Amino acid sequence: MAAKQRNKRSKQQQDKNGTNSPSATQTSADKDGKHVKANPKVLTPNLLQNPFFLTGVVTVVISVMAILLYLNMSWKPSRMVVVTKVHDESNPDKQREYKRSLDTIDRRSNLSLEEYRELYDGKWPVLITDALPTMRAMNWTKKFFMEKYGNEIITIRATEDGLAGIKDTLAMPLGLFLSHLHEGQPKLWTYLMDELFLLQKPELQDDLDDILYLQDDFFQLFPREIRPWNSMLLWGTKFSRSHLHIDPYNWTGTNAVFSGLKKWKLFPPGQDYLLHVKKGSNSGFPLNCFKYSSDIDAFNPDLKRFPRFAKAKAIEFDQHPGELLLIPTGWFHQAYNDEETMAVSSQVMNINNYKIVLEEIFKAGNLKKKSLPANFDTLSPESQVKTVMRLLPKHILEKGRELTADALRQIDGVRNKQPG
Ligand SMILES: O=C(O)CCC(=O)C(=O)O
Repeated sequence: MAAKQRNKRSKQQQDKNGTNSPSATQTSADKDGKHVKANPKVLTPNLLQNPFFLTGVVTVVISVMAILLYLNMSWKPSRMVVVTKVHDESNPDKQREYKRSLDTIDRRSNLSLEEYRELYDGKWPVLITDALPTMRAMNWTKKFFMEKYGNEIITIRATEDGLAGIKDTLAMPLGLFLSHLHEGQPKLWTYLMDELFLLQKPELQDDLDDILYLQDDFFQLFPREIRPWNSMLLWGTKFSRSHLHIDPYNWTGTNAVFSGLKKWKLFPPGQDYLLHVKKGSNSGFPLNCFKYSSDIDAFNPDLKRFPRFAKAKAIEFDQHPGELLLIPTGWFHQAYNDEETMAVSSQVMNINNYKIVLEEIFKAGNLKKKSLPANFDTLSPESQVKTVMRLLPKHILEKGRELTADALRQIDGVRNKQPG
């Protein structure tokens, strides 16, 4: 009886202590002559007191927290990924797909013409890093232009109230403009944007070599009087910027930076609604064409006035001296000069965008599509362009010629008014 009591007390003591070591269970089993089953109610408190168990739990918790912290730190808001399809040259029935991210621009060197045409031309922007560094234009300096062309008249845009403050184009001697080039302020800046200056200076055009990716330019098939002016000289003070726009005729744009630092925002097609694109304005370039532009300053957007812009997606990047940017047809773009920056922009019409450019020419009323021959679509791209040019009415050609002549006359007018 006393032994039974002792056993009972001992069992109560075990339960109270929650001891669950194999040896304690073994003792009880030996006494009763049968196996003692582990009681789950007893198991939990016992486990918590096991230092190995506790260390394990703490390790797992810390690991999970570390993983969550890492994931949280490396998580970025989802960026737009765009899939572009390109024809597979080796198999015409197939298309290859490329996933592109808006996180950054591709910087490429040693890019073959074939690869450029397949991956970028008319589809996706690219910065070419090895096309400009050997050009003589890389040596163009403020001093050189001051000394050689200081008295030449150039056209600029000037503002004392940011982009919204730009009213008209002004004409002035290049030397005067350059002597104030260092004076840019956030809202008060000037920007030389001259489409005719280089056109009249063959010796400067010689400093701009031909570029592989801009060969086969169908604009060369346009009669001279209506060929878009090529090689616009761009020279801006710090803070100066362009408008947010698509280029005339929706061509492929090029921008070669020779000094300074240009920042860009490039918007993939399909976002007109988010960009509050203005409707219905036209310009002559020198053929009549629609203008696609927005009043948003993408570098300082007024979201109260342009709320949808908050959702627009763009590639943002810097362009350094010696880098050439190729902007595909259909991409709204805006540039911002973060220092005094000199660049030359140009354009190209080729196999990958000629249909779009021709469509713009029809759209602006230069030629009615019904004037085209029935076999038009079966002609080669070059023959299609030549056919459109041949069919343009005489008065359209005359208007184009007048526009260029008029611009040159205005410059001469300013030149003649200059003292001395
Ligand atoms: O460099 C710039 O300011 C922008 C030029 C541009 O967008 C253009 O020439 O179409």
